[in-house]
Amino acid sequence: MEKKYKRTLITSALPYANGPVHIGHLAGVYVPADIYARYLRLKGEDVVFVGGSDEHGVPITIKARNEGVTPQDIVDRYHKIIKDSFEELGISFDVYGRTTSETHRKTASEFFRRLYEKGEFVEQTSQQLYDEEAGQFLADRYVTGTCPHCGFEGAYGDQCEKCGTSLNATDLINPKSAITGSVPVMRETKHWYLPLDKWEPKLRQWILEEHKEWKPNVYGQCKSWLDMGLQPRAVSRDLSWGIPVPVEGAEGKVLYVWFDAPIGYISNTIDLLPNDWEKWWKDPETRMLHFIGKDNIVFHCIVFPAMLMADGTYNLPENVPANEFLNLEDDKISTSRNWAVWLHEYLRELPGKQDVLRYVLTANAPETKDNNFTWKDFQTRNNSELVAILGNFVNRAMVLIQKYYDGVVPECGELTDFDRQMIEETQKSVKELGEYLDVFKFREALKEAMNVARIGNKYLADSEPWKVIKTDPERVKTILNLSVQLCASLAVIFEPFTPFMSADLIKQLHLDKLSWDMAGKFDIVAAGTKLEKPTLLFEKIEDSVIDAQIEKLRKAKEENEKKNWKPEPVKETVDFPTFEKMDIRVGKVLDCKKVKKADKLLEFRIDDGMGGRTIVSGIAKYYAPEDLIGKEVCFIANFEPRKLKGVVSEGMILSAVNSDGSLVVIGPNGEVAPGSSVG
Ligand code: B3M
Ligand code: ZN
Repeated sequence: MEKKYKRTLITSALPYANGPVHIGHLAGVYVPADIYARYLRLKGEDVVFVGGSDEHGVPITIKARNEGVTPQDIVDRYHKIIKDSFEELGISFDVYGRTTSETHRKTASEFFRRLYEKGEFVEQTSQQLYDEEAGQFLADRYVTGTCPHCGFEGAYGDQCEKCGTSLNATDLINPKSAITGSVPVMRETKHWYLPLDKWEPKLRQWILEEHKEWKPNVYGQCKSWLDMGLQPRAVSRDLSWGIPVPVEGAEGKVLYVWFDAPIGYISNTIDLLPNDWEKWWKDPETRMLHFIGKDNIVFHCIVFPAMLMADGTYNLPENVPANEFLNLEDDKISTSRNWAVWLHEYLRELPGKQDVLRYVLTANAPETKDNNFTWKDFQTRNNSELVAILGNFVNRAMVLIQKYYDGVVPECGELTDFDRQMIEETQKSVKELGEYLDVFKFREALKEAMNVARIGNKYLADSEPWKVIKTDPERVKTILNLSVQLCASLAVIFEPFTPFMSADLIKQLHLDKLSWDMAGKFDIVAAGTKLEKPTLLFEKIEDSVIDAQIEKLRKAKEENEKKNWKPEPVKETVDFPTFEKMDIRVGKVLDCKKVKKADKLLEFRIDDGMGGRTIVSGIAKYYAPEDLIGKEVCFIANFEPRKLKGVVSEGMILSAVNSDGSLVVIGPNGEVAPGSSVG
């Protein structure tokens, strides 16, 4: 593709510093961004890769309030956890900043002031939700209520997580304060609004006409936002945590987090290049790319560009290759339900497996639609792709060179057609790989990279150097020389995806510097080079490792269900005569056994003080029959007898549904004569 830019600024969404990052963030944003940054650097391009923590916003203050600490304590804790875990995963930011930095406060304030002085804001007084008990206005996550679009009762003041609609707090039906639970009142307050409607024609032209090449999921979402018509959007809030609105008469008001956060990309660039940052944000020969998740599309394609247009001196993003969402074991990843694989825990529990995670998250990346991560797939891809294809080829080539030439790379002799065919196939695959990367198709690119390793395995299997060595040792020198050149190509093309493996392989091959144009060349490793003793690039992952992770998730789900369990609502009122119709008795279990061909049913023989009776109950999966013999149970004695799987059941044994969904049989607290009435 023709290059019409001198340098590339890559930004990746600034994660909220109110918790660690998980595999959904990585697959959606940070691994693709890092792959692309590494790829451009390998091509020798001028790149700045900007990341950082987003440290304002209501979720942070709610977490601080819940923990009885300050918002700064929260962001200090998680900024460090996030920054360190990104580093350990090899996310190669040139800068990883934070929006509580002094640079950011200054940059965001100046950005606001410039728009304010240009008259780009609309000042508006309006009625907003106010919690009299807490003594504060309720914005964003400080208020919950029913979504006017889909009826979801847990919608927030800024967004409905169920249908994704962006909301104003005053849109909510039956709003409730998330601070005190009280019903808010309306109170007058003044805010500054960015008139997005004013920028609609320019945004429409810029996106829908000039960027038809954007990913369909991004282009489509922008088109629907534009077709709905853009409304003015408040860029300030009545909150204490955030960047104070830098104008007179704005006491107690801060910049809306989605106004200040994208400016964090600018301030983090200033931190990195205090004297040279404008070249990256204002020089038209710079290309800017935003890597984000789909829930951030409106902010990066509509709101932030409108801010940049209103300023008038900044570049607009050239592309916003947003990904969709990653699910975990077929369920939505959820911080509140602790249904996630947290990066910092992964790094601790599976040490040295950074490349495996990067590889699997890229192979399953939700590039065009939501996708799924399972631990079984993680194990399979490691064992049958990284170990069995990539690791296997490299190890066989290196071991044979050790075995036949004591690790010294042999001269390459005359090429045969078979050799030339392998070289051609490799070069074709490398070319396609690069073309996929150029258009952010990282899954396809990764498949091509693994295909090069497949070509190597096939080349060795078909040329059988271990046999030919007996008859034509010169031929084997060519085969193994070409194989080690292929290993060098693999070190190059896998560097963006699995940088740790690539660094290991570079060391084994004694290569010092990699560049993209080395890939597909067969004169990279000089004959005579003494190779290091080969070590395995990847180790098999055993079932026990996977089972432990699956068990960990199961426990998290169980704990969460227990924590969030609420009793069923009480049924409608009944009068005493209705209750008296129910004849509840105590009985002693004389015998208990499974009902044939019915895995849920147990057949009880009960001493009911009246000659005994049989009752069938659907609690087989909660009890071993023998454990119930001798117990006293409560049962309803005056149900119509009914046949269940051929057994006549005369009544119903009472049991309680526990918070974890299990069943517990109900009996008296103390010895009671069989047949005694329960009232
Ligand atoms: N803090 C992250 C999110 O919405 C949000 C991104 C800001 S990028 C400027 O998950
Ligand atoms: Zn909704």
